[in-house]
Amino acid sequence: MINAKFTIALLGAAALLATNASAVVVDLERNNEGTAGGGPTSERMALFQFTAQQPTGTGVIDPFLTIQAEGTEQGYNTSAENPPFDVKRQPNFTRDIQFSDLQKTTVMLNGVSYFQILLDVNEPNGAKSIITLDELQIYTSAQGSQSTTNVSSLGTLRYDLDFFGDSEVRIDASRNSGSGSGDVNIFIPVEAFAGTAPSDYVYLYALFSEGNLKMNPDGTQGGFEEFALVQNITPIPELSSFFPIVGLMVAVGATNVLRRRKAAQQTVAS
Ligand SMILES: [Ca+2]
Ligand SMILES: [Ca+2]
Ligand SMILES: [Ca+2]
Repeated sequence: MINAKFTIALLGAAALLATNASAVVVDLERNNEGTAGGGPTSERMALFQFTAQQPTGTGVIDPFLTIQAEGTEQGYNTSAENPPFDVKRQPNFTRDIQFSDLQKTTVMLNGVSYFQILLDVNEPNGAKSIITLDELQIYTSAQGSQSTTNVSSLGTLRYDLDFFGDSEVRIDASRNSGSGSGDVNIFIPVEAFAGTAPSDYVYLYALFSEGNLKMNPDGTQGGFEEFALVQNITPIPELSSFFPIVGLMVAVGATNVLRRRKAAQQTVAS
């Protein structure tokens, strides 16, 4: 009974995946928000929202990944001694984070729980102010401080901007004034992290302006791009205290089904 229901749920999710499959351009130069990407655990897309957020705004801004290079740039957060790619400002602003850190950023939007990450880009003003986020992937792993250049081996994939097709987020840095202000609030669905332990490490990999000459002729320039956790001041229930309740409900449900099945068998037998 449970297996059949589970299979139907999986087929439903697969159908949803198929209908959603497409490349998306989230244009934050002209619009204020858009959704894109997904992952193997949850078909729900992430929300990308333009923000003029200042460090003195609501919530505590906690930077964990800094990336900077000319033309194109990429990297993921790690406390490894020799990190690969174009990460900068170790060890304070490029470093390991754990799932318990991410959990502190939980916010509720339209009845759905998300983790909130702030992306602050820094590009020259004028005609060169465009930068594109071409790939964003989030992995979880029991192993910290990794230094592999094989990004897909970092751990369990939780979110992928290109999951439904080659997508990108187009950002105009000149909508805000340089480093330390703005630019994009990224909301990643909490449900994509089912089964993650609070002590697990979270790796965020980002790739900016890769071979995207039509959308972004001048590539990456200027100062660094920075990702930060946005720790929300309003207290929220811990996810770790939520999961056991779900587990308990499943267990109780399964017991009830077994009980009913046994009762039915006994009725037939008698
Ligand atoms: Ca892409
Ligand atoms: Ca900025
Ligand atoms: Ca830059």
